[in-house]
Amino acid sequence: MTAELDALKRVAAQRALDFVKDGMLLGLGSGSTSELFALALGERVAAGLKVTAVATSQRVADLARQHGITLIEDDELPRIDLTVDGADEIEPRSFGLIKGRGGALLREKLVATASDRLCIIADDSKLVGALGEKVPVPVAIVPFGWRRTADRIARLGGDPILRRADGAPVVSDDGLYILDCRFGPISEPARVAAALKGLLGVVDHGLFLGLAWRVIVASASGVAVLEPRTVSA
Ligand code: A5P
Repeated sequence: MTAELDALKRVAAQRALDFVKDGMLLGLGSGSTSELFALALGERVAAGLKVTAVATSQRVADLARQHGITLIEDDELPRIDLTVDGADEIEPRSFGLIKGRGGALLREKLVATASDRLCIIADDSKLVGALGEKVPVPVAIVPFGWRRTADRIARLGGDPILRRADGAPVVSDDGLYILDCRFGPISEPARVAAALKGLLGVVDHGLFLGLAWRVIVASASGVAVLEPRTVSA
């Protein structure tokens, strides 16, 4: 992470604290920007803010605990007031997102859909004209038969690559493999999302459509809080 990008992510993370109120149950996203939010939240908690949180990955859970944030570890997943999370791509007119470069997409989507409000924090390098323009769509799949599942995604035009680290498949916190699927710019994200969801072996994908409530974008010229209705079509 360059120092400039890091600084922008920190600005977006700090701005999201404006939406946090005493007594809230918060969702904590995963990834470097979300981790900066967790650190900033930890400082507020140390100063007396009273919140509890649900983490979307083991990594952010460990970080939150180290910084004094009380976590709820209940598989029932209660209703969450506000989730703050990062994104890999943001299409600002539709508020469509690609998420999951950190491999936490399934829990991130479960937490996002359990939340009254999903606030996305990012630097402006994440803004795109069409989803899929810069990054592949991560797809979480059952490990057994992964090559056959990859074949099915390839037939949709996704060019899937199994995510590996040090030669071994990356395994998510939920025991899933991740296929990074390069579709190129996606003209109909809802159609691709539905097609992926319908494939045998696929658990979920990193297309987050119609879920974001606010998008906070930090750039060299300042920070903007985007609302769906303020973004011109
Ligand atoms: C984690 O699985 C992802 O969805 C992250 O939220 C996303 O990759 C953004 O990460 P950065 O904040 O590190 O760019």
